[in-house]
Amino acid sequence: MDRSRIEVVLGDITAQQVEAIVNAANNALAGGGGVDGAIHRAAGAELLHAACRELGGCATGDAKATPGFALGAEWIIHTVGPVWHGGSKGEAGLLASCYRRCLELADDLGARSVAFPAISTGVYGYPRDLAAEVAVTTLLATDSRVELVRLVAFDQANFEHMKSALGG
Ligand code: AR6
Repeated sequence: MDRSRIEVVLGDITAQQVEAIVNAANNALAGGGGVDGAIHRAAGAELLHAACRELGGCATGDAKATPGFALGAEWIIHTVGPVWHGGSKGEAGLLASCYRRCLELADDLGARSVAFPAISTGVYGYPRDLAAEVAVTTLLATDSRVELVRLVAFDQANFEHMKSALGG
């Protein structure tokens, strides 16, 4: 996709007015802390847990969708990033696959605006500068009908990494 369709903001992903927000989930889609916890609270934990249970888990690098329930977003796209093991365990390929699969799913759902958190850069330990590079490189290399990709940084340092990966 074209660079002009990608923007970087500082904020809370649950507050974004977009059609789909991406969740940094785990293989069991069982909920957790970080972005996952915030999204469950904002969507309504009970309904979202029940919807996730029906999906039967999600492989690392893959993505699955649920409704957004009480969120402003119509959809939540749950993706599972890799745990960082030093970089030689295919982490970059798996992280790239998360961004690609989320865009594919957004196309399937007809979502034209998608907000991404910095997948894998919290509990999963992916170095933030490297993760931002993978995110931007993959988005630029992927064709999609999504018109707006918003990369949402939760803190200033990640905001700078994402801005610099995007070249601005
Ligand atoms: N909005 C935007 N970004 C956020 C928010 C928020 N409300 N809260 C945290 N971040 P993490 P992971 C940033 O740990 O590394 C969960 O328990 C945070 O600063 O949420 O992929 C899951 O269930 C960081 O940069 O996700 C899994 O078990 C980024 O979001 C596991 O954590 C990702 O941090 C997934 O770990």
